[in-house]
Amino acid sequence: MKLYDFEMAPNPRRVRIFMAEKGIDCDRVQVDLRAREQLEDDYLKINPLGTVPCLELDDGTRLVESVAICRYLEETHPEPNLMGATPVEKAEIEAWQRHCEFNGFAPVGEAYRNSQPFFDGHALAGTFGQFERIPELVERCQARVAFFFDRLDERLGETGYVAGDRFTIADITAACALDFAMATKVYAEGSADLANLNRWHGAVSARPSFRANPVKPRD
Ligand SMILES: N[C@@H](CCC(=O)N[C@@H](CS)C(=O)NCC(=O)O)C(=O)O
Repeated sequence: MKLYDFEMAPNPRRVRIFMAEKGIDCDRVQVDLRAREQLEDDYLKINPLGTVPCLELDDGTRLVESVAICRYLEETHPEPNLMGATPVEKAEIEAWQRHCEFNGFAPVGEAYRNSQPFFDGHALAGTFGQFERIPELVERCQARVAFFFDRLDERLGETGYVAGDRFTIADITAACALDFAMATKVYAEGSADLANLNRWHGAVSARPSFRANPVKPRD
């Protein structure tokens, strides 16, 4: 297996952490998003969407979309379970994962991309991304991010982890969103006053999978 990756990017980081939790190792190829390598012909032949991550299997099959890649790895490496063991638990974990992705992770990315001149004419990711930035969106995205973490703090006052009493893919998505938000200063205030979020973030960040895949600082 081979993972097309970029160490600074938050989506491939989610997959690397998921793999580390399961003890899966594979070759990694860095696609430099700062140099726009994801939009060059060589990479578009690999992933026409022009995004990372992309997981290439030994038979040549290529999987895209972070959560779809995780689903494949969960099926091929069931332990430790990160996506649910029973029908109800699978549905609950997926719901929390999607909530964290849509209401946390996505607005962090939107706030960042719409604020940076580097993303002029490429405000969204990959080959669907050739749109202009909307700087006016940044403020609303930042407000959404702060609201998301406030609500997550309340949730984490009731449960040990995002989807319940154990670590799952939902924690990976939420913690990667928080790390990315702080690294990009989208969430400049950080989580200082949110005791439950802090407790959870400290515990999750101390896991070997997170320590082996630290968030990369921005220039
Ligand atoms: N929904 C996709 C999103 C992938 C994505 O947006 N990846 C970013 C890096 S975090 C990317 O490839 N960006 C390319 C670009 O900016 O053109 C997934 O989860 O895999």
